[in-house]
Amino acid sequence: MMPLNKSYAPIYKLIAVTALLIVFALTWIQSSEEAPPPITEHSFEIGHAIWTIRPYPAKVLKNNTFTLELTDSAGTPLQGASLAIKLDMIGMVCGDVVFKMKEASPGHYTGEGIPLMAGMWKATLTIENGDKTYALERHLQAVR
Ligand SMILES: [Cu+2]
Repeated sequence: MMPLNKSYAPIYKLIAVTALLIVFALTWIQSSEEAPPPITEHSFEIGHAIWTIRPYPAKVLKNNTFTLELTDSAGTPLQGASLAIKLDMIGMVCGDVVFKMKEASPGHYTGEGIPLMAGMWKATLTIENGDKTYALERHLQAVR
């Protein structure tokens, strides 16, 4: 039994290495296909949002500018809302990043976010308008 196993060992190793390479290649293809765009558009209960991240992909441990252009259902800038963004890394517990946005001009909100690690992050935006709160989500890629 032992000599037979030993003689086949190189083939098993080759199969194992090939399988690993295929898994890596598929993961790489999938992650590059899924890379979310720098600008995303969202409709929500009371309006529309255009969400931009610059630079993109976002830079790890650097300030990245998040911009939200909010309009109501009539297309008028949605003013005076209170916005915050939470970043959390997908599939990891390396820590959430929460920051507030400022209204730079009517309906135009900006804030600075710092991803902690390279990879895919989920960003959750909360919009407080009057006594109602809305949440929007997007993914973003962060690189070194
Ligand atoms: Cu992480």
